Amino acid sequence: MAVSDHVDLDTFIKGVEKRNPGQEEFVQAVTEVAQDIYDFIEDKEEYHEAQILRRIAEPDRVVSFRVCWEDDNHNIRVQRGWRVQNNNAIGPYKGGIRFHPSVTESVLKFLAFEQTFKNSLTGLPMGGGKGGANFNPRGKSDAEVMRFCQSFITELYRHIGPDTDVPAGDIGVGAREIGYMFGQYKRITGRWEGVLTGKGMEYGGSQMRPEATGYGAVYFLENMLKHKDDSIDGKTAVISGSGNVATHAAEQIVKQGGKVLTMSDSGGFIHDEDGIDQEKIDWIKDLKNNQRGRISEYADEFSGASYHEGERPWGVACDLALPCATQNELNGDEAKTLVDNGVIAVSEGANMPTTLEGVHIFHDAKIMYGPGKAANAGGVAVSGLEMSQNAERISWNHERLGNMLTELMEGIHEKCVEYGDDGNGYVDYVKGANIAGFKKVADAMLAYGVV
Ligand code: NDP
Ligand code: 2IT
Repeated sequence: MAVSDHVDLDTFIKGVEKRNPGQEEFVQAVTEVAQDIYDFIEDKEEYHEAQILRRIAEPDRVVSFRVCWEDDNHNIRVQRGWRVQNNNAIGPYKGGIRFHPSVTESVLKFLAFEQTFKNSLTGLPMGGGKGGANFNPRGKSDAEVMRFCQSFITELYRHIGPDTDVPAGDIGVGAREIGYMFGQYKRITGRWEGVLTGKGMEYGGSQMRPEATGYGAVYFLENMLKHKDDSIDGKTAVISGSGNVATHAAEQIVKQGGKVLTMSDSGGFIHDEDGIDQEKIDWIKDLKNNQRGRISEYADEFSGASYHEGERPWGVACDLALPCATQNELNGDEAKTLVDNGVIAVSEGANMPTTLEGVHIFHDAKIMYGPGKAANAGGVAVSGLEMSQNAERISWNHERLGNMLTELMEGIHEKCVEYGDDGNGYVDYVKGANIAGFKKVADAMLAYGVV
């Protein structure tokens, strides 16, 4: 084999920028990973020779398609849909579907890239993918959402399957949307098979899947704290978002004796000094079911709470911070404010919620910082269990799945420590997650040769 011509890190990143013009989120995600991988493979010629990182940073394929649907006023609407199949070295492509007006190819490429490392970290046989559309389910009737989902799957069905690519939910895609998509897949193919995860409990869903991401993010936080002989009990937490991940993260913080001070949506955040307890969390879940209410309504319902229009919650002093809404929702200034206010740990329920500048600030301050690809992996891990259950035509109960989730999150934490411990008492969880996630995928790719 020819001796490879190594490019240095800067040249590599410039190449990524050049090949992906205007795709800022994708370049950001690759940049964050590349630094750590370069350090790791410095003395490992086989990874350089086989151009492994270069190959992982180029999706296997990006499918883009038109989605036409008719709204309730009989207007014909046209949206764009995508599925990014990033890498299937260690298992079928796996990752959620996002319906949100901010969805672009760049956003889905960054998510599919991150998913490749995340899924590897779970230890389960899943490759990385992500899909979605620039469709906004908010304010749409059930019938409109159904027609959109059916049209979306009418194109996507030919690219997915239980052994090729298994989508799930993400922003704007919950049980309702998964039901419509699964029904349409079954109708077109005539097959009942585990092609989507996050399904309803009546038709093959996994008992623990709705809670898994939020609970998992708190279990990861619990593990980080335990590593320093500390716990969540008695601590205050600031959470962003008020959807699936945020509400379940809040629920688990409360179960472990913490006090949740904030929740948010794209309109602003609410601050409740009395703490957002289980009853209030249930009220938020009901409010947000199928994209209906706005978080501002919380302040009308519960006296003592205030609503902060157009603001994010990071200025509220806390011990723990859990960004659970969307990418780049916590910037360098906000990270600094959190650190100045004494935050001790950050666990990301969302994918890439912290900007690169914010990540550097957390690292420099040496706080515990669990990046999304490790901290929110509980969701896809339980999706992996749902795939197993569907393939075997069996069903596991809530308790058993809960124990498996706890163990999976412990395992992910251990892998991060193995590769991220700097030997001086600080664990760089980003580095740990990047290297552990990379190694398994890279070794599988080496085994396959050039394919
Ligand atoms: P939901 O649709 O249930 O909730 C999303 C929440 O984030 C809503 O409160 C929404 O507010 C808010 N949000 C969305 N976009 C923006 C924006 N541009 N600015 C501010 N707030 C915004 O989604 P999930 O809870 O499922 O997903 C949240 C995050 O968790 C995402 O980053 C997702 O990728 C990640 N994730 C999800 C997993 C899952 O299993 N669902 C698994 C792993 C990660 P509004 O209603 O105003 O839009
Ligand atoms: O970002 C994610 O990990 C998800 N949206 C969940 C993916 C999945 O396949 O369950």
